[in-house]
Amino acid sequence: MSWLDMLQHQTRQLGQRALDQQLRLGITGLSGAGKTAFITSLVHQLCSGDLPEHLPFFEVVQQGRYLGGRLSNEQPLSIPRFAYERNLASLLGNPASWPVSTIGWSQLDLQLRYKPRNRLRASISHHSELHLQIIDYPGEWLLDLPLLRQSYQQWCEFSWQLFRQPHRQALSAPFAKRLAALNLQDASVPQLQQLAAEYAELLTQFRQLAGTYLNQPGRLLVPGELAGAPMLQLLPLLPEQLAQASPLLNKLSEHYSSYCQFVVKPFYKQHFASIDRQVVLVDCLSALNAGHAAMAELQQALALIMQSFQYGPSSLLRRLFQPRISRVLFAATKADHVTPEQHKALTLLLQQLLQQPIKHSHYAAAHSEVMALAAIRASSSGTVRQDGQLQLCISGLQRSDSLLVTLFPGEVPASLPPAELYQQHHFAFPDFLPPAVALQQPLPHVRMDHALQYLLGDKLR
Ligand SMILES: Nc1nc2c(ncn2[C@@H]2O[C@H](COP(=O)(O)OP(=O)(O)O)[C@@H](O)[C@H]2O)c(=O)[nH]1
Ligand SMILES: [Mg+2]
Repeated sequence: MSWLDMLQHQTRQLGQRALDQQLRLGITGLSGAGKTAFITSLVHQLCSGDLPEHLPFFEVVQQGRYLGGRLSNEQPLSIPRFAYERNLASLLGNPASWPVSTIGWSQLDLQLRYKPRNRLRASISHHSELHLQIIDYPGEWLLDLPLLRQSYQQWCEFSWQLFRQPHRQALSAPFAKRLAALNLQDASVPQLQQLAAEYAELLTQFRQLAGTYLNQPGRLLVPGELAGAPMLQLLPLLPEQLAQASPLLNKLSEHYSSYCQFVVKPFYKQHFASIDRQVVLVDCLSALNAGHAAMAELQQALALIMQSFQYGPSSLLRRLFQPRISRVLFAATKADHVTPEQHKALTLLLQQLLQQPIKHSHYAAAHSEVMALAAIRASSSGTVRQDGQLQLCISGLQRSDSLLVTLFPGEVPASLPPAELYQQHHFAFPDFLPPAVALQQPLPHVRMDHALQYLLGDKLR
C-alpha cells in the first residue's frame, strides 16, 4: 500500500468510526407477552438481507440502502447471551415449535451496515454501521419500582388488599390462614425459607390459575441469577401482624430493604439507565380470554410499568438513575390471532389500557407509539362464504391438537369492556403453532417493518 493509499485508508477508517453509532434497545413485557419471539424475529428480519417486499415500511430497506446485519462476535463473554440460534432452530424445526421460555435477562449484539442517505456522510465513507445491543428483561422486574417508594408495612397492606379481591381470594385464603397461625417470634432460617417458598408458590398459582399480572416482588417469579439469595425470602405478613414489633416482622423488613437496595436499585442502575429505546410488549388477547379481573389487573400492572418511563425533573427515577430512554414502543402482540380488520381495535384497546397513566405523566420524557403486531405470523387470513355472505377468517394450526382450523376468532373491543360484558360473552382468541418456514425464507410477520422503522429508522439515515 502506497503512503497515499494508506492515508486514504486511515482517513476512511477515522470517518467510519465517527459515523458509527451505538443503540441499546430494551425489550420487555410480562411473562408470555412475546419477548423471545419478538427478538428472534427482529434479529432474523435484520440479518435476512435486503427484501423490500417483506419490509415495505422500513425506509432503509425500501430505499435500497440496507447492506445487511450480522451478529457481533465482540459481545462480552461475561454477560448472558440471548439464545438466538436455539430459538431460531425451534422455529425452523420440523415440526416448528415456539422457543422455550427463559428466565432472567440476556443481551444480543448486532452490527447493521447501511449506505448513508446524507451526501456528506456518504462521501466520507461508503457505508456506516449501527451497533445494536438488544436487551431482553422480564417486565415483572419493572413492577418492583414502586417498592422503592413504599415501606415494608405499606407493601403488606397493598398486597393483602389485592389478595382479598374476589379473583384471588380462593387461592390466597389458605396462605392467610397459615400466616395467621404463625409464631411471629420465630424468625429462623428454616421458617423463612419455608414461608417464602409457599409465597412463591402462591404467586405462581395466581399467575397460572387466576391469570393475574400484578405479582410482586418480581424476582420471586423470575429470579434470574438471584435464585436462592436470602433477600428473596420475602412475603407480605397480614396487616394485623404489623402493629407490634416482632422478630419475624423485623427480619422481613430487613429482607425488604435489602431487596430494594441490592436488587431493584442495581437493576435500574446497571440495565435500565443505559437503555436508549424501549419496547413494551403486551398480550391483550390472552387477558381478554382470561376475563374482567385479568384485564383490570393488566391495566393496573401497566400503570406501574409506565412509572418507569416517567422521569421528569423531580421524579424518583431521575434522581436515582438518570435514565435516557427517548422512545417507547408499546406493542399489542400476537395480532395474527385475529383477522386483520381487528388490528385497529386492538391498537385502540392497548391505547386505552395505557391512557390513564399517559394522561398523568406530566413529565413523560420519552416519545411513545402504540401498535398491534405479530413478531411471527402463524396464521393466514382470507374469506369464507357463509350463508351466501363473505366472512373474514384466519387459518392456522391449532396449538392444542395441531389441526388446521379456519375460523373467525371474534371482534376485539376497541375500548375496555365493562364487567357485565364478560358475563354475556366469553372471549376465545385462538393459539397457534408457529408456521412452517423454509430455511432461506424470512419469518412472516405483521407490522415488524413499522416497529423497525419506529425504533431504528432515524438511526439508519
Ligand atoms: N401466533 C403468535 N404467537 C406468538 C407470537 N409471539 C409469541 N407467541 C406465543 O406466545 C408464547 C410466549 O412467547 P414468548 O416470546 O416466549 O414470550 P416471553 O415470555 O415474553 O419471552 C409463545 O410460545 C407463542 O405461543 C406471535 O407473534 N404470534
Ligand atoms: Mg422469553
